[in-house]
Parts: sequence; C-alpha cells; structure tokens
Amino acid sequence: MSNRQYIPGDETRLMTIQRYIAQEERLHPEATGEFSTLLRNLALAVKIVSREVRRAGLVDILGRAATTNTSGDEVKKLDVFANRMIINALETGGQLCVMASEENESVIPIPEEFPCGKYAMLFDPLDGSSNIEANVTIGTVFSIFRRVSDGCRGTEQDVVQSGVKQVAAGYIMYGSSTIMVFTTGNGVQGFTLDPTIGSFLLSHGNMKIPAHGNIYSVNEGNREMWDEGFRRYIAWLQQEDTESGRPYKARYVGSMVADIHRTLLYGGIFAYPGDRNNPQGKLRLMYEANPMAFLVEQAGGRASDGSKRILEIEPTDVHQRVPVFMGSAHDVTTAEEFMAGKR
Ligand code: AHM
Ligand code: MG
Repeated sequence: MSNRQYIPGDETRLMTIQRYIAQEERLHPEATGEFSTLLRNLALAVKIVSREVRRAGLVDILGRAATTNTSGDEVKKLDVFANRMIINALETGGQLCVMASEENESVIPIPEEFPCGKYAMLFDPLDGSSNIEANVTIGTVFSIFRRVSDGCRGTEQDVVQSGVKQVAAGYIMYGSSTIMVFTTGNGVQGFTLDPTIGSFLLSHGNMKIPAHGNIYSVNEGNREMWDEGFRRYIAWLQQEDTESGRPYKARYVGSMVADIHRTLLYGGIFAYPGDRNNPQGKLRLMYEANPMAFLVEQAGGRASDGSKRILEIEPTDVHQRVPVFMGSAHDVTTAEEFMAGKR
C-alpha cells in the first residue's frame, strides 16, 4: 500500500484518514466497515474538540469545573466538554458495545435506544489538562478492543483486557497543528488536520522511532522519591561522554501526548516511574500506557513497566496505574538494566 505523504501544494496526492482506512479494509475482505465508521466518528468528534481547544482563550470555558475525576485529579471544563463530545459522537453510531473514560468512575454503557456493535473503546478525553490554561499542548488518547463479553451491550470485561488485544490505538495532539496518530497493528500513521478543508491528511506515513536518541523526558521534581536504580540511570544520562552521546537533553512538557509525540519523532526515553509515595506512578494503564505502548512498539520502540512489556500486563481495574518507560528500544533497555541493578 502506498503511504505517500501529503506534499503541500500537491492537492492531487491527498491521503485522508477515510481513504487510508478504506485501503486497509480492502486488505481484509471480511471487514464490515464498522471499524472505519468508528474512526470516522471519532475523527469528527476530535475535530470539534480541536475547535474548542483553539477557542478556549476566547470564550468562557476555561477554568476549573467544580469536581475531581475518579483518579482524584482536578478536572477542567474543557475536559468535561471533550468527554461529553466524544461520548455523544460515538454512542449513537452502532459500532461500540461499551466505553470507558478516564473521567468516568464506571464504564459508559451504550443507551438502549442506540444499536450496539463489536468494539469497546477507552479514552482519556483531554490528557495533560494541567496545561490547558497555559496554552500548552494537550491531547486525546484512545484504545479500541473487540468485545469479548456475551451479548450485545458490553461490560467491564470488554474494557479490562490486556494491551496486546488492542485492535487500534492512537492520540490526537492539539499542538501548533492538530495531528491524529494511530495504529491498527500495521505500523503508525500520522494525519495532520488541514483546518481550511476540515480533513485529516497523511503527513507522517509509517512513523519509525530511532533505535536510540539523546533526550530524556521525566518529571525530575520527583527525583528524591525515585528508586535508587532509576536515579542512577538519570544521573548517568547527565554525565558527559561524547562517544555515547551523553549528556542527554532534558525535555518535559507534562502532557504525555506531546512528550510521546516528540519521542516518536526524535527518539530517546519518556518515563513516569513509580516512587516511594506512588509505587505505581501516575499514569493509567488502560487510558494512557497501553495505547501509547501499542504505538511505540508499532513504531519499532519498546514500552516497559520497568521489567516487563506493558502490553502483556493483565489488568484488574480499568483505572489502575502503572510505571512507564517507553521510547527508543536501546534507551528503554538501558533504563531496565539500571533498575535491575545490572549497571
Ligand atoms: P491527566 O490525565 O490528569 O492530564 O494526567 C496525565 C498527565 C500526563 O499527560 C503527563 O505525562 C503527566 O500527567 C504529568 O504529570 P506530572 O505533572 O506529575 O509530571
Ligand atoms: Mg486526563
């Protein structure tokens, strides 16, 4: 299949998300079209979220909503809007059997009046929400599984599956442009929103992460609370050794979507380790770690919880957290070696 990229000015070579999915479906004669409809509906929802993110400074939807989410984090109004937008756009289509959102305590059933389908979707509607008011990049993360429960209306069983079972995952980053990056298990593709025509166009075909990089991305304010192995690893990255490309550069946006996007493009390592106060770290397995791990692996990188593959973790709770180390294969392996006391 041709993943030819959009060259600005060459309007004859546009590859939209729809065209890409249609091409993919032709490789699977058994495909019913349900999945492409699901992605189309998601793309529409996030275009509207993107519009609201861009207008956020102009209208009075910024600021704290009077609530906290199930993980105890503060919820901002844009989170509430994005959450509602995605639910509304996807519950009516007939492709999903159930949803789960980082912002909702319980799974989100598909109302009886709407048809239900064979997929289950989890999402973090606006990740990096502490950055909203500073006009810093934020994003949406999604993860899609096949229904495994009996019956048409899904249950928690459908959204608490191990990451290796994901059929698709991706993120939408609301940065200087809006980009949707996703995988269906056949490489990673990035589509940039052209606001003048309202379409996502292939801009980053078959993304590959460099085998090693020279950037580390972690909240170093937590250093004192980290395990000794990880502290030694970061200290080692900061030592000068021109032959092995050290010292590494430090880059940390504090929006996982932005930090992972940069890591996919430039390589290096993104980490949110456990620490003595939060042994499982901060990031959620089902909403953040699994979808990003699927993307990073599909781009040729590695995603670990410190000792094993994130995608192989058997989840027990839809909101559980997990330590995260992902990025260039070489860098993640070195971090694991330090944490295992081998270096
Ligand atoms: P959120 O889902 O409440 O926005 O939290 C997740 C975010 C990630 O995007 C980011 O990697 C991390 O939290 C940053 O946390 P910290 O501020 O502790 O560095
Ligand atoms: Mg969030």
